[in-house]
Amino acid sequence: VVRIRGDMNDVFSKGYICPKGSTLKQLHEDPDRLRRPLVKRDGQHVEVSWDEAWDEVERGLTRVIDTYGRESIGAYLGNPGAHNLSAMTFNRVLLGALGTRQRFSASSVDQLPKQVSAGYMFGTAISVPVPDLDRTDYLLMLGANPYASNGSLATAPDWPGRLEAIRARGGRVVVVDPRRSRTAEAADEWLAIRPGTDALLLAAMVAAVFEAGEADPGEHLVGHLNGVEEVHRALAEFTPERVERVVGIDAATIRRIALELCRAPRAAVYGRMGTTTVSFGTTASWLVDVLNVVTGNLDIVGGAMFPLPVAAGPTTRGKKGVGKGFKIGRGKTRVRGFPEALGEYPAALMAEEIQTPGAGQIRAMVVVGGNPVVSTPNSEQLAGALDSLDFMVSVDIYLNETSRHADVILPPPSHLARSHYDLALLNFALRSVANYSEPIFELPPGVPDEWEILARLAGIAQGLGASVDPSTVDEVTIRSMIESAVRDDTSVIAGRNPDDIYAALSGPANGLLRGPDRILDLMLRIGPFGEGFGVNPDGVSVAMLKRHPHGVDFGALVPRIPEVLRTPSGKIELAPAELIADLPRLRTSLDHDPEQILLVGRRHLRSNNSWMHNIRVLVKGKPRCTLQMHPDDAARIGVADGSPVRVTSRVGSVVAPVEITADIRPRVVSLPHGWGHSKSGTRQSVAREHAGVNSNVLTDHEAIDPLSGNAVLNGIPVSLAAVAGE
Ligand SMILES: Nc1nc2c(c(=O)[nH]1)N[C@H]1C(S)=C(S)[C@@H](COP(=O)(O)OP(=O)(O)OC[C@H]3O[C@@H](n4cnc5c(=O)[nH]c(N)nc54)[C@H](O)[C@@H]3O)O[C@H]1N2
Ligand SMILES: Nc1nc2c(c(=O)[nH]1)N[C@H]1C(S)=C(S)[C@@H](COP(=O)(O)OP(=O)(O)OC[C@H]3O[C@@H](n4cnc5c(=O)[nH]c(N)nc54)[C@H](O)[C@@H]3O)O[C@H]1N2
Ligand SMILES: [Mo]
Repeated sequence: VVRIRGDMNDVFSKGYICPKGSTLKQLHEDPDRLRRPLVKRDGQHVEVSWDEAWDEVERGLTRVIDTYGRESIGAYLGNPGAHNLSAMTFNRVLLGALGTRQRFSASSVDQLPKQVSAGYMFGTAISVPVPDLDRTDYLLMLGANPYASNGSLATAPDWPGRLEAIRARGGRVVVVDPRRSRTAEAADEWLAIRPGTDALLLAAMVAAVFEAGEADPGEHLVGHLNGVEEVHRALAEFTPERVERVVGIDAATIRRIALELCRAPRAAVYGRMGTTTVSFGTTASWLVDVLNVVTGNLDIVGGAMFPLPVAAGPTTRGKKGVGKGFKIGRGKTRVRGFPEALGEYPAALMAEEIQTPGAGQIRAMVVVGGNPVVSTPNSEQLAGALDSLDFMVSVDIYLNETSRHADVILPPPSHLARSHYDLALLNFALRSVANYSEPIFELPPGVPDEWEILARLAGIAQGLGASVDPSTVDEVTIRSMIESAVRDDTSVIAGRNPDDIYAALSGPANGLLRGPDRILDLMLRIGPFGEGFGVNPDGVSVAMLKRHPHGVDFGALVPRIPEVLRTPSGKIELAPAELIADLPRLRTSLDHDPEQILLVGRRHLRSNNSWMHNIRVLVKGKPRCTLQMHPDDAARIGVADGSPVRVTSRVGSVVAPVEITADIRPRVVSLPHGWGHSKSGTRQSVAREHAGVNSNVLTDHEAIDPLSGNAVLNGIPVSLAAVAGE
């Protein structure tokens, strides 16, 4: 690899690239990146052949399954899987093969509340409206810092440039954040909210819109809405005057912003991490879209719109305009009876499921592309729990804080040696775009692709033995996907002969596609712009995308109500029973003590959660793992810039250097997550030199949004103390 740069001809990015993208060269070459499997022998990880590793996996997994049953296997799927075609297509297969309900993922430390609220309101967990950045005149953004993160659940290259364009065309950007982030700095207005109170702020804005008589969802939603009056009644008590003390934003400002949203020609409300990773995450996520509706901005150009992904997915499949709707709680956790959401349990409760004895106790863990010891609450508790397992396997590229607990580590190949299509994030894209890239490097003989690792794990879990051929699993998988597509009478291939479809996908004329590429080809061809197996010869397929290496743009978003809906009523449910029933809890939060010191997180442009700190260019410069603190708080506890401060929460305590700044609300402190690389037994030499501290030592596994199971990572009550003599 000589150099990596953006593709100026790319239909979506136009050459914009993130600094982490251009360091894929360094990641590819990182000597610490694992090339061969590791097995733990006498407490030390040693390199072994793939055959030895697979034998070890078979022994470990089957022993636990045979002794304690399948429910004793836990699985945790991490965030990189959402950006990884192998994981997007084969994680599901692995979970099915494991046959356990003990499933966890990074979703429950992230966006789960938004998916739950979207599910209730619009019918599927993928039906998430995104702000139509390129055409809006007014953006109200809560708890997001796209100058660092490049946005999230709203996929678009160069978010900062798109925000600047709003202002350049005379529009307005308002940012709600306890910190004056880079994004807040670049905006027209910064509202320094008290952490964890966005739901109250949004409720007050909705109440203010109704009170002013300006609630008007618009002509285009007439006949498509349930619950407008119910929402009005239920939220009326949350007046701006009533919430201002605890929210920390004055009532007049709350009213003004609410009415600006109504009066701007086109406006959108958008909330992310700061609104989801809090105890009212689902409530705030719901109210973002309620506000979009009552201000007349849902499903219109320049407002909050539903993406139209190119690959077939939940919002384009099945009967248009009506569906089964969305439910949680199809199972409960073993220990505290916490309800399931989206087929998984809260990551925050993984440790107690491992440590609490009894039938169904987790005895083995399968972790795929995750670092929960750094990324999920109460890290010390989880690390102890992982140590007590009978068996653990990690599919990971590094020996890090989590995989050091694994008996076997199976490393997938370099990111440059795989094909790519962003199946997950294009579900939330601001344009209907398709882009496929072929691997840069071929895999050396005997080195499995990531999907082959996942398929082989699945085969072993099914009892097919360590030598199971991944292609057997692949064949079963594609056959069953074809079967269900031809049986679906709304599909473009309804009633077709499955063998013909199989042959069209797999034959030499289609490049002998296998694995994730073949699954992707099926999803593209039966999607809304698909080739349809002959129905629409100019439509999209993997072959077509290979002829268009810069991607294909199917255009900006278009209004999708009512066709996008999958609720049983066929309407938008503005007042879901689950959310209305939880409002008394929101009311009690009005009594919170505004003097309590609260911890929030933050992201940096050159970090990526916990795992890219081993790349030197990404960690060089001033240490970033600092505790940001307002000068008033620093004066009160008597610390100078750079001196160590002890931060203590209910579950843990860390010492970090203080960074005194007026760009944060008094009585709020901020520590980034993803650091704390000083554990023994890891192999990340650069990260170790820039260890920092792990903020999730402080986050509390008991603090969970009850409506979704999402962990509370922002607004953690803490106490602060200067560290003498350090
Ligand atoms: N460079 C970089 N980019 C990333 C990532 C990364 O680690 N590094 N991670 C990726 C991932 S996995 C995700 S999910 C996205 C997340 O992307 P974003 O949602 O943009 O997340 P953050 O950058 O953490 O910004 C969250 C902001 O919320 C603020 N905040 C904290 N508490 C509250 C609160 O109670 N209310 C309000 N209103 N604000 C609050 C914080 O101060 C912070 O500025 O970023 C993705 N992009
Ligand atoms: N306090 C606090 N905690 C947070 C957050 C926060 O804002 N504040 N943010 C949360 C969010 S939004 C997220 S998404 C989670 C992330 O939580 P996780 O997904 O658990 O953690 P990551 O740090 O993303 O770790 C990813 C792991 O995948 C490995 N990896 C990288 N690439 C690949 C690959 O291609 N294949 C495989 N198999 N492995 C790979 C890395 O080595 C690393 O071990 O963290 C959450 N934790
Ligand atoms: Mo995330």
